[in-house]
Amino acid sequence: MTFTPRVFSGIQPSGDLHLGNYLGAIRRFVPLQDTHDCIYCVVDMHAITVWQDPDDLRRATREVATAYIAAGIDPKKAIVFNQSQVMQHAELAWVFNCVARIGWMNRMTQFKDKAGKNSENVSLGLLAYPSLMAADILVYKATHVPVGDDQKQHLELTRDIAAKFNNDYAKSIADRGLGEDFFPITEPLIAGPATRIMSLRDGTKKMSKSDPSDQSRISLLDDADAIARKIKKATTDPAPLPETVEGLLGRPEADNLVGIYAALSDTSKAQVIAEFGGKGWGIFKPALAERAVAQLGPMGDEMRRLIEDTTTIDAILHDGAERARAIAEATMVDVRSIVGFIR
Ligand code: AQP
Repeated sequence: MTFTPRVFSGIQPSGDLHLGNYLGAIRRFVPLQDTHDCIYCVVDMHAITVWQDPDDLRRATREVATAYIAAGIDPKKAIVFNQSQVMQHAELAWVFNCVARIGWMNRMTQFKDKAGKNSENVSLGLLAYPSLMAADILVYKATHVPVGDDQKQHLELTRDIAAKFNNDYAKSIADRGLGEDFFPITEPLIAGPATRIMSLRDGTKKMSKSDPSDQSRISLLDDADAIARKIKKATTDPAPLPETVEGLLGRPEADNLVGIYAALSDTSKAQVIAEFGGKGWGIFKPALAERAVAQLGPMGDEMRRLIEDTTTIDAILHDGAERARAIAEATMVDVRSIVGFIR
């Protein structure tokens, strides 16, 4: 069975979008819209797997949409919408909850990280998160997903769910003339070296929307002063930058800042070390701040402008949802029939 090449990805509106979300995800989405059929979602149903204040959720949902657009995603070309407007995601997730095994979910490292020692007391949604993610992808029969390092395990699970569904319902799929495999086995799309941006306070923790410290991340809505201030205050060890890239080993904060500079400049860490090796932080940090402001400044300005215009943003999300729903419903018509639901 051949599937139309299609890209799906999503970001949770679960806090302030940050440099990691931009370099690891949003920036990679933009060129794909010229080569693929792309669907970019604001996954608000994923966000409520942990408590979200309703007004904050609305604000953050619009913020992710503005980031997509300010970064260069054209909502006429790619489909941009929020997940909860397309109920077929939840419907397929339920079917997948019945296909996936509890043991598969228990093995997810993100669940273990987020639940910590409190796993009896977190929401059931947090455990079932990867099943909803599989539904997000497969309701569009997406063939490719641009993923960061941290999402690889969830994508593996999507592939396992697709394969198990195809296998469990093989006869029903064949009886309906729907080919051999109903769902594609989605491939990760790795564009360039994996970028993992770490916290500015602790180089061993990833930069995250839900980190309680605002100083740990550069938010996409930070202005030039805030960006420069956060970089100036970023934790570092006292030694100057190493003379070789190997010298970054065992120096997580230095490694992170050099990595950020490299990602912002579309170059390698080795190249950055060739330029700054042996120099002190008093030279490197202002140069990094200048890069960050040059890249993020115009995008932040555009986000701040767009976010005021909720009517336009909501109309874009509504239009995207209609286009998404048409694809998702076609899949669900077949899924209901395959599974044995009468309509
Ligand atoms: N620090 C990071 N470095 C590189 N990429 C990152 N991504 C997230 N953090 C970094 C990528 O951004 C996309 C959005 O992911 P998400 O919204 O599903 O949530 P997440 O991965 O859990 O991101 P956060 O910011 O850490 O959110 P919270 O704190 O709510 O959990 C993904 O493609 C991810 O790889």
